Amino acid sequence: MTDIHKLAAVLDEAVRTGRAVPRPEQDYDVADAYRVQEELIRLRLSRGDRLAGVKLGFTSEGKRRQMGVHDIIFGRVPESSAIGDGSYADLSGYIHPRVEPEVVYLIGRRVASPADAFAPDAIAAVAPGIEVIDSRYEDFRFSLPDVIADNTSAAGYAVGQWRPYDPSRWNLGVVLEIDGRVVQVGSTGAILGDPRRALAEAARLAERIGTVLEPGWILLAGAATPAEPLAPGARVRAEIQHLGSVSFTAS
Ligand code: OOG
Repeated sequence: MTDIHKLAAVLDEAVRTGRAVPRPEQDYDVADAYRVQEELIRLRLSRGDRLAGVKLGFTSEGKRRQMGVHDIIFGRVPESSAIGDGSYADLSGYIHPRVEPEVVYLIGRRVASPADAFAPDAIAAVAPGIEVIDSRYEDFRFSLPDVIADNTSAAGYAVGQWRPYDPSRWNLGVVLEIDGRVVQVGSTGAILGDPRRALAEAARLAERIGTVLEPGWILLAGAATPAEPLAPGARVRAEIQHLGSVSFTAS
């Protein structure tokens, strides 16, 4: 791809205006796609935003099948996209938002390589989460480089109460409800076959693009189930067995 800055500017404008853009006409590879993502985040941070952490995408078969994409992807989570547990989420800036239930880890130490991810203090705490994804591309359709460039569709996140991390509890039931109706069920074991692998995977992808995971950051480990459309007025709740629940109402 010739113009990383141009594509980043187009995606940045789509985020700021809430208007979808066509997929780029030119093909480009995954390495260039991460350069676009880097520039997109740089633009956002230059406006005073900060990073709350990082995320993985397509870590479960359900999500890969839903989107027709077959590689794990890495994105950044801006602080300004936080949605308070039990609060209202303003949908006016979104294009075609969807929600998915997530396991969220609190990173406890500097993680510079996959080996660091297995240190006893690497994960400080765990919580149930809901991620809002909102592709900036028309019709929510994209190739693997497209979705990486678009910061993996990251658009919002809510985190429930933090609990001590217990590595023996890796295969837990997950329920996503909208307006009190169960719309997705799954298991945290669907995340990479075992969500304990998520931090190592995030570290591997971060290392490849020259980034280090910082203590105090969160990691959204990737949806355990396919995503559901998010409509105004919807009450969304995710519950993970033994970890509790997190919710918000779309306004
Ligand atoms: C990409 C983001 C996928 C996940 O948890 O799998 C993702 C998308 O589906 O638009 O965040």
